[in-house]
Amino acid sequence: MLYNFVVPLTEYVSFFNILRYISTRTLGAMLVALIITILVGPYFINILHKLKFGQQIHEDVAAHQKKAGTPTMGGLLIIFGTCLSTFLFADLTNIYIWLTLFVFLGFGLIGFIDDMSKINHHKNQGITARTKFLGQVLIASISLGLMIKFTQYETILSIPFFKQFAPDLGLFYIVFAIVVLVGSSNAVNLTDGLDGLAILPVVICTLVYAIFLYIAGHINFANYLQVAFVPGVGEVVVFCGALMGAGLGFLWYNAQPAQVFMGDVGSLSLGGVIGFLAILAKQELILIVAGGLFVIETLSVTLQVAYFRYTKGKRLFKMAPLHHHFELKGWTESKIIVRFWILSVIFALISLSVLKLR
Ligand code: 57M
Repeated sequence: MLYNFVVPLTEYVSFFNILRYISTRTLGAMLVALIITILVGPYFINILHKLKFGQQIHEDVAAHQKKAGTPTMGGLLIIFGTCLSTFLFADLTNIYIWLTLFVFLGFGLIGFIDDMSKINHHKNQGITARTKFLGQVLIASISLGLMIKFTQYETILSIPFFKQFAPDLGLFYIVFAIVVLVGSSNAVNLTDGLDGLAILPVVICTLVYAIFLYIAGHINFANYLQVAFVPGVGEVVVFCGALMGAGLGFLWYNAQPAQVFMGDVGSLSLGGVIGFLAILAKQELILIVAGGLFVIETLSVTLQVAYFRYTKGKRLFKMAPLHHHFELKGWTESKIIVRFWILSVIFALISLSVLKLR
C-alpha cells in the first residue's frame, strides 16, 4: 500500500525513490513484520489463554506432558504480521502477491477449522484426515487455476542440472503442482512437534526461495544463471521478507520453552505457501532439497508405517516422525531442535549451489 501511495509522489520527494526497489521494500517488510509480531505477541498469547485455546497433549511421549495447556493457534500471529507487512510494502497491483496471499490464507483456513474443531471437541481429534486433504486439494486447485488463467505462467518443469531440458507438462503440471502444495503443507505439519522445530527451517527455506524468486523475476539474472524468467514474480520477494520477519517474531515466543504453538493454522499455511513459492520460482523439484528437513521427517513416517506393515509389527524407528525417535533415545529437546536447524541450513546451502551447478 505504501508502495502504491508513495511511488507517484517520488516526483516531489526524491527520498521516496528508495521504495521503488524490491530489495529495500523486502528489508522494510521483514523488519516491520518482526517488530510488530514481537510487540503484539504477548497480547495475542494472552487472548489465546483467555479463550482457553490450549493444546491437548498425547500421553505417549512423557516429556511432552509439561506442555499441556500451552496456547495453540499462534499461526494467526504469523499470518497477521505477514499480511500486514505485505499490505504495507508490496505492490498491490501485482497478481502474484494476491495469489500468494490466497494460498497462504486458504491453507490457513483449513488449519484454523481443524484447530477449532480440536478445541471444541476436547478429544484432540479435529477434522478427519480425508476432509483436511480434500480441503487442501480444493485450495490448491483454485489457486493454480487462477494463476494459469490470469498470468502468463508456463507449465514447463525445470529440471535441476539440465538447463536445456525443461519438458512442458501441460495439464499434468496442475496435478504435479497440487501434489507439491499439499505435500509441502503436510510435511511442515508433521515436522511441527518440538518448540521452534518447524518455524526456523520455514524461515530458512523462505530465504532460499526469496533468492530464487528474485533471480526468476529479473531478466538479466535469470538469463545469466540460465533459469526460467517469470515476469512479475520478483515482487513476491517482499512477501517472503514479511514472512521471514513474522516467522522470527513468532520464534521469539515459540523458542523453548514455548509460550505458544503455531497450530495447524500455522503449519498448514506455512507449508502450503512454501510449496507455492517453489512453483512461482519454477524451482519445484529443488524443494525436495531446500525443504530437506521436512522431507526426511515425512519419509520417516512413510518408512515407519511401511516397515511396520511389512514386518507385521516391527518398528524401524522408536517412533515417527524422526524427532520423536531422538526424544525416545534420550536426546534433550534443545539438542534435537538445534541439530535439526543446522540440518536445514545444510539443505539450504546445497539447494542454492544448484544454481551454479548446471
Ligand atoms: C501434528 N502435532 C504435534 C501444535 C502444533 C501419521 C502420523 C505420523 C501423524 C502424526 C501427526 O498427527 N502429526 C501432525 C503433530 C502436536 O503439536 C500441535 O500440532 C500443531 C501442528 N500441527 O502447532 O499445536 C504436539 O507437538 C508438540 N509441539 C511442541 N512444540 C511446538 O512448537 O512441543 C508442537 C509444537 C504438541 C506438543 O506436544 O501437543 C504432535 O506431535 O502431536 N502423528 C504423530 O506425530 C504421532 N506419531 C505416531 O503415532 N507414530 C507412529 C506411526 C503412526 C508412524 C509410530 O511411530 O509408530 C506422535 N504424536 C505425538 N506423540 N504427539 C506420537 C507421539
